[in-house]
Amino acid sequence: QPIAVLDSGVGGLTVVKEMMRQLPREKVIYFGDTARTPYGPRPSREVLHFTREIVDYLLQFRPKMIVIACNTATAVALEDIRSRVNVPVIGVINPGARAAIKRTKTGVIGVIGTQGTINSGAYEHALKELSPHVHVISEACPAFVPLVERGNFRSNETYETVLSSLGRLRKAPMDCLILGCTHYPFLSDTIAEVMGDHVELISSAEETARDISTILHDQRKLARGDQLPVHQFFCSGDPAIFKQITLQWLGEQIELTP
Ligand code: DGN
Repeated sequence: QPIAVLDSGVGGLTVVKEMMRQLPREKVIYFGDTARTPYGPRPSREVLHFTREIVDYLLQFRPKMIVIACNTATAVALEDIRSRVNVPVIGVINPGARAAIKRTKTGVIGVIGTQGTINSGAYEHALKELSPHVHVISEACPAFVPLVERGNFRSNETYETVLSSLGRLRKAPMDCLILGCTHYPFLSDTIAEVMGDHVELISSAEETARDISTILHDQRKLARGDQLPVHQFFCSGDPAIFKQITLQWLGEQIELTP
């Protein structure tokens, strides 16, 4: 049985890459809603509706687990999807928050994400539930996802956009910055350069893959066998750019159904 992974576009591939590293035997069915990206500026009921639609589509593959590899969708749809399906549903916000709490020494944590994610306050809530005295500084960076969806990971335009978006956060005294959008690890070199060495970037991908592993292990559902799985990818928009970004990021040719 596969693990279904969804995102508004290519962002969830950052989680898939980590799943392939930690769980190489697990087959992934991925859906990137590239025709309707970005989700960040959309009203939450629309994001909820899109997420339900994608989950309904993915259920035909009888997944043993669903991973909402999009912070924006996790913030508004995680509980709803959990109540509608009878397989485990994993989001990316709690794993990211947990990773940051483990790493911070000063207790000052930055969070960047889409407007939807930042407005929802989901990270602040998750962080404070884990550690009530932590200080959280958040900023929405709506210009990042469109850059990533165009495959523009490193350029002058990327640098200038990151620099101007992070202007306020650069002056804040944090030691960890949560990349609260699964698209942002694509820009992590530039974000690291702009924030400086004293700020550790936290991606939820690693911690999310660890959660997946723990749940599959506890439920005795880890894939066995010697053969490596053939993953399947679907996207709702332009297949050429999706394929190119996937090849660049995962280092593998993929089977893509537009
Ligand atoms: N990858 C999505 C997230 O983590 O929030 C991006 C959302 C978007 O489409 N803007």
